Amino acid sequence: MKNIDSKGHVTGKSIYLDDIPLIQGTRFGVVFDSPVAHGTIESINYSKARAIPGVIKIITHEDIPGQNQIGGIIPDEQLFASKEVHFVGQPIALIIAESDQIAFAARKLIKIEISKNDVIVDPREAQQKDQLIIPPRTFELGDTKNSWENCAHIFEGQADSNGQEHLYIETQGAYAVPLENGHIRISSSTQGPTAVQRITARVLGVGMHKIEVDVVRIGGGFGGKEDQATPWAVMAALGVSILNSPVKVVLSRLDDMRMTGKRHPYSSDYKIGLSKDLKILAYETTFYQNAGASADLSPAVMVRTLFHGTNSYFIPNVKMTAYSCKTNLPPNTAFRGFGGPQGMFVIESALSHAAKELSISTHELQKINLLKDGNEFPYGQIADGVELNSIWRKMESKFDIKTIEKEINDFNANHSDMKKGFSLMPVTFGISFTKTPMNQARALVHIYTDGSVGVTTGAVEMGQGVNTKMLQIAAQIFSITPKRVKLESTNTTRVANTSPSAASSTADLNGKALEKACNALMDRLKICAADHFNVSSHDVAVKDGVVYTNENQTDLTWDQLVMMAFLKRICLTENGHYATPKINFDMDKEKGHPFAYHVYGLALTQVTLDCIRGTYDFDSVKIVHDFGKTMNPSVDFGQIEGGLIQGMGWMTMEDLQYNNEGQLMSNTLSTYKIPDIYSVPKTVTIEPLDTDGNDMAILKSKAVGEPPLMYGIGAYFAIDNAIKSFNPIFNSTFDAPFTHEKVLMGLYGPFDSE
Ligand code: LUZ
Ligand code: MOS
Repeated sequence: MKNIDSKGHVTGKSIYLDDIPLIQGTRFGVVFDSPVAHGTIESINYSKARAIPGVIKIITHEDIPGQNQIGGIIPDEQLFASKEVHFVGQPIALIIAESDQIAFAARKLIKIEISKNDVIVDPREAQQKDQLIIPPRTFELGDTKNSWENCAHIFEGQADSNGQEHLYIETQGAYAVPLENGHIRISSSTQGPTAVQRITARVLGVGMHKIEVDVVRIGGGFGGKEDQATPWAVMAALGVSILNSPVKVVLSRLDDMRMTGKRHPYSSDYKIGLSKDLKILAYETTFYQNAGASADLSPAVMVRTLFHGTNSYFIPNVKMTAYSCKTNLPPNTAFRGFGGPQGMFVIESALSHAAKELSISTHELQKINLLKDGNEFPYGQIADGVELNSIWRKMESKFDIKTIEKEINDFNANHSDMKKGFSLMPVTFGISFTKTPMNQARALVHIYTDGSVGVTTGAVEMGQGVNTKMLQIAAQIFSITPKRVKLESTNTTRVANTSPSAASSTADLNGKALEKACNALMDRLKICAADHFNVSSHDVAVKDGVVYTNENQTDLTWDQLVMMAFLKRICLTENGHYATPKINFDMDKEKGHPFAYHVYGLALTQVTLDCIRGTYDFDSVKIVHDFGKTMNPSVDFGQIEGGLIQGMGWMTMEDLQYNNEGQLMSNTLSTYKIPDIYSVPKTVTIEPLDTDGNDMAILKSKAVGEPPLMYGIGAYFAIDNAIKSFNPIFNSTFDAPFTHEKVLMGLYGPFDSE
């Protein structure tokens, strides 16, 4: 089935926040934010801004009726700064005007005086000064301390990966309208409608029942709208509660880039020990996460780094410690992979380092150490259904790694100013929210008396195709054409207490809830038909809109059956609830079974370097991926391609830069470059691995949202390998992204200054 949104997207008819028709009297909010990364507000003069015709109200912390507190995991974040400011871009006030142009003009006239404090932008400095968001956490398996003496080879080093701007096409925004009796309806570009509802209620000092949040779809999220869609929605609702007129707050691209948090930059130390026959015996690492100025989702992101710190390898002795370091950057947040990619980059760096010192190919080391069924992860879960070895074999048989290696060596021998390189990047990603209680979802299904169907779930459509998958599930169970099923907007009054659409789990959780609701309705209808035909309900089936008994077609249609049930006063509405079985995690022991299952895959990346300019082109990426039994190949292949390119962008060209004053330097699309059609690999080949699938996955179709992003890590090591064949004294720095400048330095360095 095609993505049900493809036509709407291509013709521009799909509805986003900015397409919602405005109610007369709508006001527009623009956020006034801190120009300083750390300091104390001495004075703010709003009088000139207020004097502009069309400015209606400037809302500050003093106007908040409830709590000035939007922190999710830890209550450490104000909606509007009251005294201290902790990052450039921190909201201080909302200017509400008759138009956003007026509000922008007014913003320029606000005078603020801030006495400056010391600014920290480096996570290691923050850790040294004891500036931590939460106490450190450590995952341990076996005994590293007593393992080093058994190692034939030990290597130590540092690996750093930078942050990443989400750059969803639709910027953050919300439109709030007053209903009667002080109720407010918010349309929000959010991945987490319930988070918006809960925090709005807290700030306004009202019950959650007074706040309705509705999401038709969002123009990309990538984690950036898991938590950070909330403040703008709260501000709009606050405006409504004060003015009793509709208020729309949409961030401009520049405001969005400045004010919102991004993927966490990490700086990490590793120590890896191998036996004589190249088995990894011991691995220790310390992760310094740059959390930014408040917790946001950083503690959860930090643990996922620990969960994925050993990626696809079995290591019997492991000790990994992570620090969430408080700095004066905007609070960093969820981003596709959620700390997993940062952890995987470090172990891949350690393996690349070891391989170079041992004069072997990294992929030999990788292959020897692949995880197998029965191995224990450092967090106590026992690996089962591991597909890594069959994936590796399929890669070898489909693409002949040896031949590729030989062709590259031949090319390099015959070219002095062009060099090729390749890498293999295995991925093992755990599916479930690591916080067990979040793994639940609900779905509401109505069958209307004409046989058509309305479905609401807690899933937010963000371009990933989840609505298409939900539609497939309902249409398949009822055996009716998808045209007769409508996917309703995600709305907190129809499906309440939702988890955000995140953690690659949206289709699994909401799909399973939907499956339960549809099956329950189907059971009721079958009993109704069984009564009518005087057979057992087990002998009733519905196929393509017609009722069958004992496999014989009857003259009763689906539509007639539905009407018959209605006339018998049978309920044609059902609410399904799903909670992932089996999963658990004990934070005191740091052990448990946190994931429903794992997704596995392998990417082979080939690159050609221009050794004069330091530029590069990716010739191809070949992927063998474990989809289980994909329920929608075109949607899932789209996720693989998009995730891969986004990961490659993070590893190569997306160069997030803050200066020492905490100012974002890469603050526009001319200074922050993301992959375009010219920088993607010339070919991307995706080979599905045929497996039985996993019962914990919806229709045995495994989660596909985040895992492919980590294939992009292969791009870093393909470049690194190509440089080695040009410059024999090149020192790998393991400092992503591998920008053209860094490639050039690598080709001709090391320089004295390094
Ligand atoms: N969000 C979250 C996530 O709250 N918990 C998670 O474990 C997670 N994992 C991936 C992406 N978002
Ligand atoms: Mo996400 S990083 O699954 O919101």
